[in-house]
Amino acid sequence: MSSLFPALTDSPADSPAERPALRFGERSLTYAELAAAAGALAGRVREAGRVAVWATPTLETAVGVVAALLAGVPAVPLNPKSGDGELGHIVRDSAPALVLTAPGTELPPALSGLERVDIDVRERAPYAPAESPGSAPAGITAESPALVVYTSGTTGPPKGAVIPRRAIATTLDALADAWQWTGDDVLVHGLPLFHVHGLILGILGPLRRGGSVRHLGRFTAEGVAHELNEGATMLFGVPTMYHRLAEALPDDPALAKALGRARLLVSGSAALPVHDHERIAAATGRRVVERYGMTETLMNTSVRADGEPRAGTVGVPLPGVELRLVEEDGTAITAYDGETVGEIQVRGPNLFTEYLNRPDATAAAFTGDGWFRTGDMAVRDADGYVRIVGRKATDLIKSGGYKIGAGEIENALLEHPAVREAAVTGEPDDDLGERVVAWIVPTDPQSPPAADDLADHVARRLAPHKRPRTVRFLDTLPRNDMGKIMKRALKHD
Ligand code: MCA
Ligand code: AMP
Repeated sequence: MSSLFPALTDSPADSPAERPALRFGERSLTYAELAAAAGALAGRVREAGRVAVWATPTLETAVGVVAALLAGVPAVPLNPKSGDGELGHIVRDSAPALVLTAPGTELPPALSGLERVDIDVRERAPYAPAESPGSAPAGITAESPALVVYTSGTTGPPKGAVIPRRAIATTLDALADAWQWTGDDVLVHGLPLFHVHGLILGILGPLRRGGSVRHLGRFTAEGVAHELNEGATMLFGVPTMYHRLAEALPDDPALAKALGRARLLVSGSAALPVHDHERIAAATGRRVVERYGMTETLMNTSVRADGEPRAGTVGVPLPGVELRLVEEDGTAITAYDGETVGEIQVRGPNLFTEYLNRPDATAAAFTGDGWFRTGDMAVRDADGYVRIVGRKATDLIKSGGYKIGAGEIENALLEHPAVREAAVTGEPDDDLGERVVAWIVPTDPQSPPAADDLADHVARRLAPHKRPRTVRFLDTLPRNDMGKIMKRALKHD
């Protein structure tokens, strides 16, 4: 296939070799430097079957992933805050040959069986685009896997979504069309680099366009304002980040001015409440644009830069994406009336290939004629704008833009000796969208475990963002005649 990153691999005459590509804090790389560092590393990992990347928010992670893509070797980004239980599962499931990491990082025991390769972002193989590994090695096609990204389901441990090269190219080019995204754009964000949003859109996106990205390391309103004042043109974030900006705006006229300078403010990964949309628009004069995607599908819809930004909608299907709404029985809904609710199903070159080692789950995710069942419920306005109204599975929680499976947390809680029974639900939260709530029947009702103790237990085994933020103790869990926990009865009054 053609190169994923023409600006890195094309002939020097056409390539922006001296232009900035990546900046993380004080450290940055031009296209020529990135080509040299990633090219040298690509040469070293070329023979690996699959590589894990210790995905800290650093220059090293970006170089490591680009190197794997140049070499045609699938990369598995790892959340560096994952606990040993989660990491152990991912490593057993994806069986990487080695782990790419920044020098000096201490890797946890779950990775001790892997060969470690330190990423040297200053490596300077001569810039020789003609010999660059950008023209992917023989045998690599558009269908070849590029990334394996782990994503939670309602039950069981996370599944690895295998994302082919063509899905990345397709989604990034569709977004370029929708957002008039070019090599002149400078993106700022502070998203984690082990998910689609921060990694594919936030790092690979600017590189595919020949533009640049400035990563904040950690999201702060000050960091965003600083970069927008220094020439950044676009901001990507999850709703929690925009909520925090909206909260800060009344006391910070300089932040309002900085956000007003942006060409495009984009939110995704969860719904941005209309109230936050309105507060940001009122203070900055800019409307946040929402796009809707999923790890398995990459991006499906977006409000277009040249379209009407309507709060509460995720816009229209992106070029190449087929989208339909279906009834419970699978019948396609033909109405564009803003009220008939159906499940969103999508088809197109933006889709993943399969869940790694899970043919059962892959088969269940698709209809017989190739539509992917998103599980998201929506209506369509007369002009095609999609409005997401809910989710089919109540056992999936979106907190801070992270998808969290209730079953996974319940299993972790049940491993705690002081827990006899556990149920996990999501409750509305102004900041996080939803918050993880654990309902616990203690082993010894006279001495229930401390809430912090349970939160730490989940954070250590799985990941900190999966920890329960609220713990409620009960004598028994409400169950139906079949013994199944009735989660709808678990409501705080
Ligand atoms: C707190 N911490 C703990 C504990 N309590 N660590 C261990 N054990 C504990 N008990 C630490 C946390 O690790 C964190 O550390 C810090 O304390 C604050 O924790 P927390 O409150 O969880 O973080 P936050 O500041 O509230 O995070 C908000 C956030 C974050 C920044 C918005 O939720 C975030 O980055 N969300 C992005 C999710 C995302 O990218 N989703 C994309 C997937 P430290 O501060 O050091 O971290 S969806 C996707 O890709 C699809 C395709 C799409 O459509 O986009
Ligand atoms: P993930 O599986 O973590 O990639 O998250 C994908 C899910 O995030 C989708 O199925 C939606 O439920 C949700 N999502 C992503 N973008 C949006 C958005 N703009 N509005 C509402 N929900 C969204």
